[in-house]
Order: sequence, then C-alpha cells, then structure tokens
Amino acid sequence: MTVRINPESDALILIDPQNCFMPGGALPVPGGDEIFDVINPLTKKFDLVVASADWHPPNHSSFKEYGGPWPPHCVQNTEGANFSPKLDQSNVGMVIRKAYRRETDQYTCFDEITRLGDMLKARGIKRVFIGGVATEYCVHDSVIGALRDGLEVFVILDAIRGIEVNPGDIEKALNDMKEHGAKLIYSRDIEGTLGYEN
Ligand code: VGL
Ligand code: ZN
Repeated sequence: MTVRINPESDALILIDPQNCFMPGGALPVPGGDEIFDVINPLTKKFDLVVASADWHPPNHSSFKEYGGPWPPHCVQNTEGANFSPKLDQSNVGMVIRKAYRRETDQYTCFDEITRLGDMLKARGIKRVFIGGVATEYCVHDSVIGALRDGLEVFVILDAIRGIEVNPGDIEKALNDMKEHGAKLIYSRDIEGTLGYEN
C-alpha cells in the first residue's frame, strides 16, 4: 500500500515527544527515542505538523502520591516536559498542551477541551497521520478521538512506541485502533509529494 500526501488536507500529529517519555526519563517508553529517525524526515512532507504535550501541574491527580497510576512526569515548565532535543521542531507549526487540569487526566489531544478536530477540519484537514508515545495511552486515545471527530486516521507503526505495563497491552491497543477504523501503515508506505524530498 502506498499513501500519497496531500499537504492541503493531510496533517502529521506527533503525540507527546517529550523528555519524560524517553529512555532515562521519569516515565520512560522503551525505544521512545527511536521514533525520531522516522518522524523528523516525515515532518518535511506535511505543511501542517502538530505536536501534543502532556502538561501536568505538580500535584496532578494521575501522579502516585495523589492516588494515580504514574510517577510524576511532564510537570509544567520543567525540562522533562520539554520536547526531546532529538525532535526536529523546525516544521512543527502547532503545539497542543493537554492534561493541565489537576482533577482529570487527558490522554487524547482530540476532545472537547482542545477541540483539535474542529480546528483541523476548519483548515480543510481530512486525514491525520499519527506518531509518538505511548501506543496504549496517548496515541491510542488520540487516534480514537480523531476518528470520532470524523477524520481519517493513519497510525505510523514505526513512529510509535508503547510502555507495555502488562504483556499484550500494545497489541491490544493496535487491534482496538484498527477495529475503530484506523489504518495501520509504515512510514515507507508514505510517498513524497511535489515540492518535497522523499
Ligand atoms: C502518557 C501515561 C501518562 C502518554 C501520558 O503520553 O501516553 N502516558 N501520561
Ligand atoms: Zn501524563
């Protein structure tokens, strides 16, 4: 399968490519830093590249000491919340912060708080190509949210990594995205388009 990018109606969405999710970070995703060799060249093929950022207050309810499942991570205005230095940000045109309300977690960047789906559709975007971390949490929920917003969704399998808290979590998430209508592809399936280097 080959997919040809149409810069007018396609957008690249990068989920939480932040230091805390990289090896050595506060909530490391195994191989999380391997996505950038795939993602960086891809950013040059799209006119619109959106990156999301987990952006928690220091006392966020998803943190263990406040009753949640996670170690503290992506705390606002800390180095851990910054995008990885491995991400080429030169073509990232929009940043969507999420999960900044203390009481609720927000794995998706497509919901009634961000209204990213509406924003993209108002710009004529019809298809989104998604990479980032983590497969079973913010990638999964963002994919489901984008589909619900009526966008066509392509998940780039070599541009995502998962945590796999329990064995099988990643596979389950991939199956669920597929069942909801997402198309699972590899970056090599994406063709360059006029004016862009392949
Ligand atoms: C994420 C766990 C907690 C993610 C964010 O980006 O997938 N996972 N916060
Ligand atoms: Zn988080």
